[in-house]
Amino acid sequence: MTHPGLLILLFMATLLVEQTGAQASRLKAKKDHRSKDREKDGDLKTQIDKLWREVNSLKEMQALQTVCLRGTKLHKKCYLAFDGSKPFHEANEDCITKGGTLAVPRDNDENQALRDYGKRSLPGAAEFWLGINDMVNEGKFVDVNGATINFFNWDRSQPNGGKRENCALFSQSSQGKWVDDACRSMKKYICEFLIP
Ligand SMILES: [Ca+2]
Repeated sequence: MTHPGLLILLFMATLLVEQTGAQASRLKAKKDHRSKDREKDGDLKTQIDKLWREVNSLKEMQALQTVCLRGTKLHKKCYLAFDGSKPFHEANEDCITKGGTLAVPRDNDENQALRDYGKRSLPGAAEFWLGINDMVNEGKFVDVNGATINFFNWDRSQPNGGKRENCALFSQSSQGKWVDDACRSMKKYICEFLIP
């Protein structure tokens, strides 16, 4: 004959096994739910990132449009003059902060456009900074990114400042010719913004 205590023990064991099984499947369901939530969160994050990038690029385009409307628009770039005089580095930093660099006319047309715009936007300014310097290699003038320049418009017997003068100025008094000057000189400046 079976012992009643053993029966009770068997019954309890069965209950425990069933319960553990149910708990395990509940846990699994919870886990599935969580990983789905994580997936959803991931999707949402990707979408937000995408929207954020789109908003930023729209902002940049709008800023560029404003620059071009306020300044002057050429083929693939806009020039915009700013108030005040600064040393070369500070002037270029200011242009960079605004999304551009100091102006670098790349051919005769751009040089002429810069001359016309400079007369309108900086009336009375005899000269203003260009984004051109020979700080790294004396006599080898490059743009603010250190890239080679193919168009130069130096005035007669310029540049002539040697190691004392490493930054280029656009000279209105010399009809748009360029001269070198000490980079720490306080000059007006015009920034350029490339249009994508
Ligand atoms: Ca020099």
